[in-house]
Amino acid sequence: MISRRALIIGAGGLGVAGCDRLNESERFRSVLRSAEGLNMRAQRLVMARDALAREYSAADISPVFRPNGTIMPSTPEYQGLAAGRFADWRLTVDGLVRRPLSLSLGQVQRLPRRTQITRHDCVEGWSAIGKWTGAVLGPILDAAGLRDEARYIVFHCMDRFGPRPYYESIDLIDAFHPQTILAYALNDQVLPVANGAPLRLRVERQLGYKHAKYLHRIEARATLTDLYGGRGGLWEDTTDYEWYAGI
Ligand SMILES: Nc1nc2c(c(=O)[nH]1)N[C@H]1C(S)=C(S)[C@@H](COP(=O)(O)O)O[C@H]1N2
Ligand SMILES: [Mo]
Repeated sequence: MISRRALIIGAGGLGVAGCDRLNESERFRSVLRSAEGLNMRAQRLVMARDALAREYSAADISPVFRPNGTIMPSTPEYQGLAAGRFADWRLTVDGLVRRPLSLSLGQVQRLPRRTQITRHDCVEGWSAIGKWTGAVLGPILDAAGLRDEARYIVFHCMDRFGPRPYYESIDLIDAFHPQTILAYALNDQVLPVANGAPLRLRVERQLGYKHAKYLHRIEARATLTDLYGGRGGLWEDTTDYEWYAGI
């Protein structure tokens, strides 16, 4: 585990590391642009991946942001953490990283943040517009230092469906998307338990089930096939939900 000072330095250096990564993807795209035989459709698909999701105005915010799936994790561990207002909760960032992190909620709240008003679309057929504030994921991954083999970011949650913990995963394009945040506030209030307290993913170019709630661990991995059911998420493992749920 790295010290708090190292984390602050890591997060401060983020601007630079973040630009490097964007440059990398800019280079990546220009390679693709010049590649022979690549059709316009594939090019558009690549370009579209880092477009921003639409953001709304305060007047558009839904009166109630409907909670869905787990609304109160049933484990004694979670309920103990919630009773202590998450003072003892930690977010672990590990796996294929050079500097594993263990962050308190206060530390997460002091990292570079973003606020965005976006529409959440659940595959079950409802949508809601909410205002989210959270730590930008990219700088956290840069502070942890992804190893070259890392291809996916896995979000481990504190709730279970029977014996199965909820989990989700995204690729590095979504992980470093500027609107991908670890949210601790909804509509300017502390994130409610029903919506994933103390911390939940917002990955705004993806459908609702990708937005993992009740986070406690973020893991960088080279593959997803050797984790749980091998399809990268609880619903992907147990239903016909697609792993890539881009909108
Ligand atoms: N840990 C966890 N994350 C989850 C779920 C869940 O049951 N557990 N449900 C998913 C689904 S299907 C949706 S639509 C959204 C709902 O988020 P909300 O409760 O804030 O509306 O969370 C997603 N993330
Ligand atoms: Mo959903």
